Parts: sequence; structure tokens; C-alpha cells
Amino acid sequence: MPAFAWEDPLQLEGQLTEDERMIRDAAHQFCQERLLPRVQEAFRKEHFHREIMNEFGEMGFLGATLHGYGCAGINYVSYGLMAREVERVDSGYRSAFSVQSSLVMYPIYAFGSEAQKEKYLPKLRTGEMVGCFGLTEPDAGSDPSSMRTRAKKVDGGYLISGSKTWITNSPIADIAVVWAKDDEGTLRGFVLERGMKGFETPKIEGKFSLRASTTGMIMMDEVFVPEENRLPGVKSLAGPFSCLNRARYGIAWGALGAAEDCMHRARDYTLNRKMFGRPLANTQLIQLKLANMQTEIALGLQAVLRVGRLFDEDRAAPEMISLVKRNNCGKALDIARVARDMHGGNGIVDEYHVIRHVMNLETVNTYEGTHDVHALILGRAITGLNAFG
Ligand code: TGC
Ligand code: FAD
Repeated sequence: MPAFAWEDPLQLEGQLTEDERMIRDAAHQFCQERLLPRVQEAFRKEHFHREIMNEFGEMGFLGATLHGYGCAGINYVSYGLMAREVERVDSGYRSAFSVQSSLVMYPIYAFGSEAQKEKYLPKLRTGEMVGCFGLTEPDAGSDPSSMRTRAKKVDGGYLISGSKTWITNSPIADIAVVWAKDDEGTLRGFVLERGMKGFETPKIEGKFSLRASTTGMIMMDEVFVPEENRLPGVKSLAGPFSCLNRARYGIAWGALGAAEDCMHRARDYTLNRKMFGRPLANTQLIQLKLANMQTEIALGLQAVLRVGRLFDEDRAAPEMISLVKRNNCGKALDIARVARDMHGGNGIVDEYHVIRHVMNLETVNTYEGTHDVHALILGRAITGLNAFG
């Protein structure tokens, strides 16, 4: 009779290569030993430990799928496995990892000049430099095409004016990849540097989610950006969206890491907690909840592994990424909420970790395209009709 392992019901382990397992194991060890001990305090005090970026750099996490410039050149399945391990600890830490890798390094790598790549990528890879990605605006969230940020052509460069909001890491960023429309209404990408006149990055206070990650705005008041800081390879929203494909794919893995942490904690808790004279785990309702969690996590992992394999063969369509981002984030949020309930009163205390995942996953379900926006992307593909317009 083939064996069944509750932690790996569909034998994902056997579907990974030896290299992928090694990368996953190293990431797991680092995250559990170095990130987990800091997260409770970071979340309570709403503080991002900046040195984590240098530690990610030392581990080779940053821009790991890129080739050259000191980057590791690993495949997208390995990148997903890393995201899963980081988010098993905290979605905010995975945010820092994804933004730097997929939303800052990738656009410079894919659309930048050789001089831009040489200037920024090595320092971003080590974490010496932190970057952020400015697409969302106060009046342009799900619909970035309606952005108001403008890049006016002047002698030797551009004057950029506008504001971006909800920008991960903007308050601590050394550079910002900012998207703006030029005089002709064509979308352009720019690398702004801290210290440029008219460039400010105020922190957004009062978040009840992703508190171990810092989030802010980018305010730009006629910031002069030299021509050499324009990304020459971008001329439409396809540019930023191709970065989002990579980050959304990583999130689809990451959210399941958070869900697994919630499920494992709920299992341990209900095995140890006795009520009505027996362990809670010895009741039908608790077992049903655990079985539902296990099923969704196992199916979600199979789906994202499939998309990862296709990504590595350059065959992953954006809609496939919408499907797994939407499914895995929505299911992870449901799992976290149920795990919180299974912990009873203790479930609302940070010492038990699940409430932190619940609060984080509210954001994860919203950013990089909300749950419903990804449904509309899929709806457009299914029907051929665009429900956005
Ligand atoms: P649409 O007409 O569909 O497309 C415009 C152009 O873009 C191309 N395109 C894509 N290219 C590559 N990958 C994709 N996924 C693409 N989707 C579209 C498309 O072919 C077209 O190209 P071209 O050359 O013909 O111009 O654009 P639309 O304006 O109708 O878009 C609608 C919609 C809803 C799909 C899109 O706007 C959308 O995805 N909205 C969600 C916004 C979003 O995800 N924002 C994320 C902000 S960044 C963030 O949240 C970071 S959090 C990071 C963290 O902390 O982890
Ligand atoms: P809205 O677009 O106003 O949506 C509000 C609601 O309306 C949602 O439920 C949505 O699904 C729904 N809705 C929208 N359009 C439709 C429609 N056509 N039909 C039906 N329902 C619809 N952005 C960046 O650029 N860079 C970052 O680094 C970044 N980091 C973030 C970090 C955090 C902590 C958060 C919370 C957000 C971050 N974002 C970032 C922004 C994020 O991508 C946006 O919040 C997201 O795209 C949704 O935009 P919105 O908040 O303006 O919501």
C-alpha cells in the first residue's frame, strides 16, 4: 500500500529536482532561524528590519532568477519555493523579497540600458540598495491606465509630477521604478533616485496588515529625471504588467506558505488542547476543517508548480498566473481565518502567529490585482468580453 504523508499529501517533494530541494531547504532554514525570531516584535512595533535586505542578499535570494550581474540564475520553480518559505514566516518579508526581485531588478534587467543594469543590479542584488515600484496612485488602483503622473519632456530629460500610493518599501528605498505618461500619453518607466529634488516618500501610518513591512507614498513635484534614467525598453502597460506576472506568480506560492503555517499550527494546537475530555483534534468538525485546509493547500501547490514549470519553459500565459494568484490567495485567507477560529481566544494573540497571517493575507488578496480583478481577467479570457471598460 503506498504511504500517505499528511504534510505532503500529493508528494510534491518527488516532483522537485535535487537542486530545487536544496534551495528550498536552505531557504527554510534561513527563514525559520533568522526571520521568525524577529517577526513578532517587528509586527507589534510596525517596523521593517532594513538589514533583512542585506541578509536576503547574502543568501542569494534577490533577483535570483536573473542571469549575470552576480545573480544566481535559478529557475522560477525555485523562486516560488523561496517565496513559500519566506511567507511561511510573514507576508511582509515576502513582499520585500518580491518587490526587490520582480518589480525593481526585473524591469531594470528587462527594459534598462546596459549602463543602468551595471549601475543598479549588483547593489540591489546584495541588498546594499533597496528599490520600490510605483504604479498605483490615489485615483488609479485596479485601473493603472488612468494614472495621472506625467513626465514632461525637457532639455536632457523629463520633469515628473504626480503621486503614487501604497508603495512597498518607498520610505526606505534608495531608488524607485516609477511609471508615468509622457506628453504623447505613452507609458514610460523611470528610475528615480533618493535625493532628487522634489522627490518625497512619506510613510503610510496605521496599517493593521503587513506591519512588518514598510509602506508609503511617492510624491513627485517636477522632479528632474535625466534621459539616462528612463528605461528605454518600455512603451506601454505591457512593461509593468510583465513585472507583475513574476511577482504575482511568487505570491501564489507565498500565500500557500502562510496557509501551511496556519494549518500546521492549528493541527498542533488542536492535538494538544483538550475540551470536553478529549483533544479538540479528536472531534469530527476539527478534522473536517483540517481536511479542507490540506486539500486546498495540496491542490494549490500542484497548480502553482505546474505554472512554474510552464514559466521555466516560457509557456506561462498571464491568465494562468491570474488563476493561481487569485485561487491561492483567496484560499490562504480562508484557511488562516479558520485556523484563527480553531485557536479560540488564543487565536487573536500574536504569540500563536495565525492572527498575523490573517491580517497580512487581507492585503495579499488585494495587492497585485484584487481577487475580483483576477476573476475579470479570467472572465475576459473565457467570454472574449471585457468587463473593465
Ligand atoms: P489591457 O488593455 O488589458 O493591457 C494593456 C497592455 O498590457 C498588456 N498586458 C500584459 N502584458 C503582460 N502581462 C500581463 N499580465 C498583461 N496584461 C495586459 C496588453 O497586451 C496591452 O499591451 P499593448 O502592448 O497592446 O499596450 O489593460 P487594461 O488597462 O484594460 O488592464 C486591465 C487590468 C485590470 C487587467 C489591469 O489594469 C490590472 O491588472 N489591474 C490590476 C492592477 C495591479 O495589479 N496593480 C499592482 C500594483 S503593484 C503591487 O501591488 C505591488 S505589491 C508588491 C508587494 O508588496 O508584494
Ligand atoms: P480599487 O481599485 O479602488 O478597488 C476597490 C474594490 O473595487 C476592490 O474590491 C476591487 O476588486 C473592486 N473593483 C475594482 N474595479 C472593479 C470592477 N471593474 N468591477 C468590479 N469590482 C471592481 N502598488 C504599487 O504600485 N506598488 C507597491 O509596491 C504596492 N504595494 C502595496 C502594499 C500594500 C500593503 C497594499 C495594501 C497595496 C499595495 N499596492 C502597491 C497597491 C495595490 O496594488 C492596490 O491596492 C490594488 O491594485 C487595488 O487598488 P485599490 O486599492 O485602489 O482598490
